[in-house]
Amino acid sequence: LNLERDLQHALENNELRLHYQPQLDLESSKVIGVEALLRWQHPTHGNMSPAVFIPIAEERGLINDIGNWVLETACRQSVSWQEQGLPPLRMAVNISALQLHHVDFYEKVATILAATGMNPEMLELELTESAVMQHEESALVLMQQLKALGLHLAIDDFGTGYSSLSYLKRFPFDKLKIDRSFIKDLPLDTEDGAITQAIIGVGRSLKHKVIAEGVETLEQQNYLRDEGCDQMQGFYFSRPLPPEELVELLEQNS
Ligand code: G
Ligand code: G
Ligand code: MN
Ligand code: NA
Repeated sequence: LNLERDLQHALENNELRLHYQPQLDLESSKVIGVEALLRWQHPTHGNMSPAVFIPIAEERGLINDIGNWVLETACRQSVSWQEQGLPPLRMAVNISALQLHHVDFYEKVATILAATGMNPEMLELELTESAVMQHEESALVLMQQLKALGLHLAIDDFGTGYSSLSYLKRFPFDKLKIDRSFIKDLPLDTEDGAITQAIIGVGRSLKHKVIAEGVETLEQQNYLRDEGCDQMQGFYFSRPLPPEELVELLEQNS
C-alpha cells in the first residue's frame, strides 16, 4: 500500500468526492447549511477516511492541491445548487493547518471565489484552534483579510484545544462548533452538560453562533434546543450525503 503515490494520482483519476452533511437551525428546524466532507474511493482498497489520508497529504506536501480541489469543488457545487433554485445554504469547508498557513492561501481563496462566482457570505471556513495557534500573529492577519472578503469563520472541534477566552475575543470567529465528544453522552452526563452549557453561554456573550456536532439522538437535539444552542449537525438528522441525495433530502424537507 503506497498511499502517497496513490494520493498523487487520486486527483487526476477523479477518485476524490465531496459529501455534504446538513446543518440545521434548531429553532426553525430548517437546513441552513452543509459541511463538505472529503471522500476517497481508492481503486483497490475502497473508501479511505480523510482522518487517515489528510495527515499523509500534509506530510507529503499534497495538502494544498487537495485543499484547493475541495474548496473549488464545494464552491462550484454551491453555485450550481443556487442556479437550480435550492434555498440558500452556507457551505462549510474544512481547512487544514498547513493549508491555512501556506503563503498563497488568501490569494487562492480569492481566485476560487472569482472563478466560481461563489458569494463569499455563503462560504464558511472551519479552522481548528491548534491550526490558528500555530502561528498566532500571521493567522490573525490572515483571518482579518478573509473576513474582509466577506467569508465566515468557524472554530472546529471546539473545547478540545486551547480554548482560552482571550483567544476567542481576539480572533474574528463567527461560529463555535462544539466537539462531538461533549455531545455523545448527553443528556445523561452532567459534566458534558455543564461544558456544553458553558460553551453556549460564551458563544452567546460574544455573539457567535454555536453549533453542536455529532448529534445522534432526539434527546440530544431537544436538550441542545432547550439550552439555547443555535444549530446542530449529526447522524440523527442526516449522515454526510452525496450531492444528489442531499438535494432529495432538501426536497422532502421543504
Ligand atoms: O467525515 P469524516 O468523519 O470521515 O472526517 C474525518 C476527519 O477528516 C475530520 O476531522 C474532518 O474534519 C476531516 N476532513 C474531512 N474532509 C476534509 C477536508 O476536505 N479537508 C480537511 N483538511 N479535513 C477534512
Ligand atoms: O473534525 P470534523 O468535525 O470536521 O469531523 C467531521 C466528522 O464527523 C466527519 O467524519 C463526519 O462523518 C463525522 N460525523 C458527523 N456526524 C456525526 C455523528 O452524528 N456521529 C459521529 N460519530 N460522527 C459524525
Ligand atoms: Mn469540520
Ligand atoms: Na469537528
